[in-house]
Amino acid sequence: MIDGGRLIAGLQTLRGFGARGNGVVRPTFSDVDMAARAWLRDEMLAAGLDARIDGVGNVVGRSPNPGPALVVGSHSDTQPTGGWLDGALGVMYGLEVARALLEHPDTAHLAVDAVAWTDEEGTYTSCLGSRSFAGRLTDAEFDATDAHGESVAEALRRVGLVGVERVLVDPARHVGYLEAHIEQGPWLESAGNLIGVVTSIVGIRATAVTVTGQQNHAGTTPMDRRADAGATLFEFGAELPRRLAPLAGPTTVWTIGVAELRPGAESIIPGAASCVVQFRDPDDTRLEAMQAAIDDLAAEVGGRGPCTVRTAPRRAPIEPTIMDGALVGHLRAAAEAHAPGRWVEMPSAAGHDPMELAHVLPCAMVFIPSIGGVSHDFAEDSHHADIVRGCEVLADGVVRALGAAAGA
Ligand code: HGY
Ligand code: MN
Ligand code: MN
Repeated sequence: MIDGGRLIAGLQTLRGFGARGNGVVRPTFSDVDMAARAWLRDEMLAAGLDARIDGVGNVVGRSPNPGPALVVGSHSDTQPTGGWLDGALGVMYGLEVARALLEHPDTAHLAVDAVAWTDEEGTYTSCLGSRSFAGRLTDAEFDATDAHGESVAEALRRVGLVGVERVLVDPARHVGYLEAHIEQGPWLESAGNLIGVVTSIVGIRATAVTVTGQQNHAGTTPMDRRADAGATLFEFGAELPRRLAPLAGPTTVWTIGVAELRPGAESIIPGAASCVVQFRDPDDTRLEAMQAAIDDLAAEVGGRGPCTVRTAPRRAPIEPTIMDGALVGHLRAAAEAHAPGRWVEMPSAAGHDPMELAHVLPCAMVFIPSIGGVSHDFAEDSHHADIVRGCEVLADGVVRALGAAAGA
């Protein structure tokens, strides 16, 4: 049903917006991000969709057909060290499926609204675009800032989107959301599977740890008179695994991906230090226990002196998200049709836009294998045959789901 050559060519063109060797750097609201969104809007228009960039940068291509409609897409922004397929794969699948269905007489009546969300990766605040579409944005999000201190509100002004209407979910039209994504982990490839049908998305929490000591001369300050914020932060970091490992389940993960010593000079004892502990698990009760263990460790390390240690949520907790059973069933049938015996149901250890959209729409996801399980790295890649097959599975699942919706 889909045009594999057109799909791959489109992915290669999208890759060109912010290309860095094999990878891509296309942070939200950057010039290359906005250029990519303008290109996606024009591609959606050429495909026969009523497309526009909305007030938070979402690119929304509405099918000319009346509902019931499925929303199909992903995010087109990337991590600072991003791969060419994270997000982009699902965006180009949504465009290809919407276009291919309109091209074929037996599916030309079906409605697929294609989307490219803004800021799933959290350059400012994760899942900004899908949260807007779901009607869940609060004013606070417009104050969220990127690493350079620019707020969402200032960025929207800079890219000329202030006053542009935001597109919201239409409950009278939209019957669900489907997203395809690279797995970003090793499980499909290592088991020889070609397709993953996602059953749930992990819950994600992040805690900011802030250490306050006393800045001083690194040479003249005797060791017993220092309040070295860096040393205290490393003490916390070194003990963290011993506190979390006993609480961990089979898929629990945690990462300190951000750490800072201030003022950050070799001959100055850092007076301030901070890090972010991000932790994920399918079970919210376990995440709660991990949160308590992190807070307890911080209080204990701080209590030993001479520095103070505080913790605070880095963002609102993201609860585990269960995929919609009926949509999962359609994707299972499609997977069996196109990858018989070589597909598996699996949880997602990565966060995705259905974490927000599932509050307003039934959602489901499908994965294709990542080579070497690598992602969030320039080396991220997938085999072209897997890319094309994944789009065929998604298209088949869309047709099954819309057929069921029409018959409902
Ligand atoms: O971090 C995540 O899980 C997502 O890829 N942003
Ligand atoms: Mn990502
Ligand atoms: Mn992603």
